[in-house]
Amino acid sequence: MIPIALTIAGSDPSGGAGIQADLKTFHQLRVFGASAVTLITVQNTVRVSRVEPLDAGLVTGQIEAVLEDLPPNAAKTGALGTTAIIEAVAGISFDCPLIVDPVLISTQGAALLDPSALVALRDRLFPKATLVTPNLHEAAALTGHPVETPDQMKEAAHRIADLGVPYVLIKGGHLHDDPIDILLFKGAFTEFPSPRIASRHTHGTGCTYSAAITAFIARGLDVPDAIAHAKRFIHEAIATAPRLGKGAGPLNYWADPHNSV
Ligand code: PXL
Repeated sequence: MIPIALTIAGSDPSGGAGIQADLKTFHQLRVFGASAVTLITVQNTVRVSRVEPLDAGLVTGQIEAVLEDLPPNAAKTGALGTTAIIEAVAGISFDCPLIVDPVLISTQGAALLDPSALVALRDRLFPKATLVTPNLHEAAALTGHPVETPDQMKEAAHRIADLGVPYVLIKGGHLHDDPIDILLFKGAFTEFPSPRIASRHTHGTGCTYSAAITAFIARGLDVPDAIAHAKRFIHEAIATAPRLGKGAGPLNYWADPHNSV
């Protein structure tokens, strides 16, 4: 049977982030993609001009429709918008690994989560997650401490794990030196280094990375292997970005998942 993955995330009409990025990633990685939309953005590669969260009951309805008919092998959350939507998602029992990408702002800096909803994200949704994937900025916002160095990434990972999260992946794409992602599981760290690629075409990188991890988990890989494979895919997708749009353009969703760094 073909594996199924569900994304619960916002819509990006320019196709480079949010559910559109997630579905393209699932498809390229040979996983059937289902989606529940949480919010609609008006944006392109240059600007985000509007963010409209949907009614929380509508989000629950979409998720339940998928769960009862196409039970996913893995699910992920992206932009959730409001406390009401977070609580709706946290109230659902997922019979599969849940990957929570704690999206706070868009690539262009627009808020994709109401700042007052950070507490609900941390206290209601994180305990239901198998894996949480903050970048440096998100890790700092979630822990209330600066996260700018590998040592601070490790401290932040412990703080987030203490909220009841089995696997915590802090993404170091914004580190000053070479990017390194750090995974904490059962008190032990695994490091995932990669060379930096100079490119402005990084729209939706976070969404695509967490979607790729979700796809590989849906295919039955364990979390560290899923991260290693997803990292190869995302590296290739950035390196071969199609150079679309006038701003931060999208990645290459036809990237070969087997091409290694
Ligand atoms: O990459 C974060 C993200 C998530 N969800 C939506 C987005 C973005 C970034 O632009 O637009 C809908």
